[in-house]
Amino acid sequence: MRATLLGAAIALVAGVAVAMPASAANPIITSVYTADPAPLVVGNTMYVYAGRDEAASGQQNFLMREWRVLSSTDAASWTDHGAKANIGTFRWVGADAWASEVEPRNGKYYWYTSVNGNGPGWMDIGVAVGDSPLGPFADAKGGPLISDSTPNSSGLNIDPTVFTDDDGQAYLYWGSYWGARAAKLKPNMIELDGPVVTPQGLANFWEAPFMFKRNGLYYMIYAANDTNGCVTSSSYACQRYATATSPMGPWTHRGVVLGQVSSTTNHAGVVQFNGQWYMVYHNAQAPGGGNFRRSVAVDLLHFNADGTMQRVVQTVAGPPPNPGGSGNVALTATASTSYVSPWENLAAVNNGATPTSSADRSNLVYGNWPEQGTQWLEYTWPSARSINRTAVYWFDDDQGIDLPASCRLQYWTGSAYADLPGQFATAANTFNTITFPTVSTTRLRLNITAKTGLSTGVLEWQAFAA
Ligand code: FUB
Repeated sequence: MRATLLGAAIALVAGVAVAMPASAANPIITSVYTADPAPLVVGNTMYVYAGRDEAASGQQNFLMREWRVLSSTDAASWTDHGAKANIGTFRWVGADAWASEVEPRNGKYYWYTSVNGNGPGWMDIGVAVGDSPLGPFADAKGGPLISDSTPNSSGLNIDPTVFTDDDGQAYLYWGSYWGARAAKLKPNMIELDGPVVTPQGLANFWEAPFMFKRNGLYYMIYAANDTNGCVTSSSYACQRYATATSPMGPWTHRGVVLGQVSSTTNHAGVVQFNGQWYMVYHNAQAPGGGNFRRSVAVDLLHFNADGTMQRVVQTVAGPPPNPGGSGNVALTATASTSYVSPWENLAAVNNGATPTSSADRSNLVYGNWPEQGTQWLEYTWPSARSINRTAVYWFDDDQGIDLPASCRLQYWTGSAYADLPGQFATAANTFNTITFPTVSTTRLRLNITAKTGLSTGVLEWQAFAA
């Protein structure tokens, strides 16, 4: 088994490392090699948990002994907190600190890890626990959660992903060598709650599952290595994804969300942070990098209106800074409207996008065609926000939706809507900003009046805390 995985990686080690400028934003850290990233948002911080590749230059296998934590408050600049767990965290473990993921519950943080547990077989899944996203972490169980002795376990028990649903039920997925597995976890997060099952529908699954939920739909991204639209050689891997209406599946395969990367292995995670979706993955792009000297990168992930994911564009620049909650309170508002076209999406208005033009359809779009006259868009917050500035990027599809004739801004006084001074500009291809004396309100409303015979649309509507 081991020879198969390593052989695949070895076959293409030569020549794939491409040195990138040290100032590049991707990879997000170049002082050490990092791999198998798993993102987690806590408060205003995105954490990335990653293994460390310690293989010497030219070494043809993994040397991995610790897991590090990186963090960011804008998804663009990163802090390396160093190793927060290592193979010594688990007394029963001898080597191979492979892919891991952290899941919070009841104020604790459970770190699920792939490890060589010195028992029968090769890899196991362990779990450590800490009181904060940065630990300190200690073994939560004193032995493997999953091993080769676990009935119906995977051919290679690595790459855990844990997802907790809205009802509090947690699910563990894992596996490699085309053997995806799933089980429920008990509320203590360190014991299985029922049998290990083989999930259905994860087409071409190879390894590295990562599960999340968006708009009531469950998503599983995972590494595949087929040459049928995934990779040019099965030594490499892409990220395919599937969706399901139930956390245990069955899953429906949806396509490729991340193409081949420059390392043979491909391991990724998805997270929403300050209203924007991100994919965190690894490649071999750091100076001196390679298949066993990998590095973590972050790029934007965009959803289509029907919930499918667009293929991630791998960039050197990385995503633009997104300080989110430090300014744009729209990201935490609930949006409502007098009308949205069924094929467009109200979520577009506060998903944190930065449009490139008024015709930009690369992110979600709000439009109210064929409605005419005055339509409203509103933000609601559960408690009052102090706001003194707002900005709108208008949508113009050069068909039924055009820039508006005018737009009036109102806020909720607690008993009625009141006008805020000034009229919005209606310029294309830019944020139209309006400032006003600070109001403390739970609702902000745009009354958008269309040009005769036309409808209106919005790509992004921001509101800033005073
Ligand atoms: O980093 C070691 C292994 O390589 C991971 O567990 C797999 O997902 C692959 O990335």
